[in-house]
Formats: sequence, C-alpha cells, structure tokens
Amino acid sequence: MKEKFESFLKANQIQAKSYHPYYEEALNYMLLSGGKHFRAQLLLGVVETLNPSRIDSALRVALGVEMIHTYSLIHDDLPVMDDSDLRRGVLTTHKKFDEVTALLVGDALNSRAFYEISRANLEPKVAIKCVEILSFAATQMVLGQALDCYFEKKTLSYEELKILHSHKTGALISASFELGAVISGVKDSLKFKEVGLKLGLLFQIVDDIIDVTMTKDEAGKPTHHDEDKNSFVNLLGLKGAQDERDKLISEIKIDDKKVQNLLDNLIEKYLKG
Ligand code: GRG
Repeated sequence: MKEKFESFLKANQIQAKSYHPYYEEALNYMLLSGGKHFRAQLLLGVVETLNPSRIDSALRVALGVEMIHTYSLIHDDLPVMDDSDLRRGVLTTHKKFDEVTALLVGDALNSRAFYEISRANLEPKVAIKCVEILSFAATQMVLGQALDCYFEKKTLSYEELKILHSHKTGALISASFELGAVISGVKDSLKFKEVGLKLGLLFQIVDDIIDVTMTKDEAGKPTHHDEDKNSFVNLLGLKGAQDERDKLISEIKIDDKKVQNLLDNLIEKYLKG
C-alpha cells in the first residue's frame, strides 16, 4: 500500500503554473521528499482490510491527510517555531527556497487537502464526514502546537503533556485511522478514533525517544533537539518513556483481527523506537 500511495502522490503533483520562478516547485518539494507516509498507510490499510473496493477514492483522502501533515511540518520548521534546517533528509522548505514561500506553501497545502477530498469519488455524505473529521483534527493539531509553543521552557504535568500531544500529534493520526473506517462504511467509527488517539500518543513518545537515541543521519532530521521541550523523555526519563511506550503498545487493541494485524505491523515497523 505504501508503494501504491507513493505512485499516486507522484502522479498527482500540484499544478500551479505562473510566472513565479519557483513557487510550483516549492509547493511539491516537501510532499515529494519522502517521509514514512505513516498516516496514509494507516488510512489505506484500514480500507484495504475492510472494503478494498473503495481504495481508489481513499487514495485521494490519504493524499489530503499527508498534505495537512506536510504543511504542519513546513510551518513547524520555520525560524519562528522550531527553526530547523533539515527535514526528511533534505533542506527544509524555507532553507531550500525562502521563509515567505515556505509559509505560503503550508497555507496552500492546508487548503488543497480539502480540494482533494472534494475530488475523491465518494458518496456526498461520506465526503462531508471526511471533511468534518480532517478539518476538526487539523484544528486540534494547531491547538496542540499553540500549547507546545506557549509552554516551551515551562514544565508541564504528565496530564498536561498528554493533552498537548494528543492534540498536536494524536489528532491527525487518530483521524487517519477513523477516516479509513468511515470510507470503508463502518457505521460506528468512534472506536477507531479512540484507538487512533492511543496510537498517536505512542507515535509521539517514540518520536521523543528517537530524539535522544538516534543521530541526525539515522533520523533524517536534527536530533538532541528537545532539551528545552515538553517531551516525554524530559518528564519521565528515557526508561520511563520506554515503559510508557510498552504500556501503550499493550493497550492498542481493536476487536477485528485483520485491523489488529495492520496495527501490529505498523507498530513493529515504525514504533518500537
Ligand atoms: C505548525 C500548525 C502546526 C503544527 C505542527 C505535528 C506538528 C504540529 C509538528 C511536528 C513536530 C514534531 C516533530 C512532532 C513529533 C511527531 C511528529 C508529528 C513527527 C513527524 O511526523 P512523521 O515522523 O514524519 O510521520 P514523516 O516525515 O515521516 O512524514
């Protein structure tokens, strides 16, 4: 499914012809610079498992999710936020082009995500539900980022940290899992939302562990970067964060064997940190 999504992504580059010397290139630059496509894989994995006849429509929704995710990374890397030079093993968008372009590319990807959903071949009710889930998750993500930026250098409690990361990272991962269920025609997708939130929190804990255990080359982005941040490792210590990771893994359970298998495979591949 990863390969299928990546071919779709390449074949659906955003066109923005104009006399701007590099805006169109910048718009597609970070989208085409790799990344794990974890959220797309999660969404498409659910559809492939539960209703493979909907996979073509799901590809466009997965593209929308990756556009929201990519915009958030481009903006997060800007000097006013994380001030990072490297992302996905390449220069960040503002370093490769310029800050104004990076800001505008993020804005464009944010809107383009919903254009993609509008073009997916979905029943109108399902399409509107997808817009509801993705737009809500994207605004939850921004709230998480606002908390993270405001409380940088201030120590938060474990509960506050969980709220921050459930918004910043958890909401979009949870939405990807839920979107897969909704596109597949699952009537009650709430369970997917709940399990997806745990998966999102796990994702963040593993990201925090990677920050202290991997080199810049291994991670494809700057590491040892979280020293002043509200990270799980800073609050719980490395061993505490690893214990929390293992506890969460044991709690990520869904009552469908094939979907559980999908989750177990993604966790094994990406989240054993
Ligand atoms: C700027 C509105 C706004 C939001 C930013 C998600 C986020 C919110 C910022 C990213 C900061 C960060 C490094 C969070 C840790 C978890 C995370 C989302 C890592 C990056 O996602 P991956 O690992 O990246 O899926 P790839 O490159 O594989 O897509």
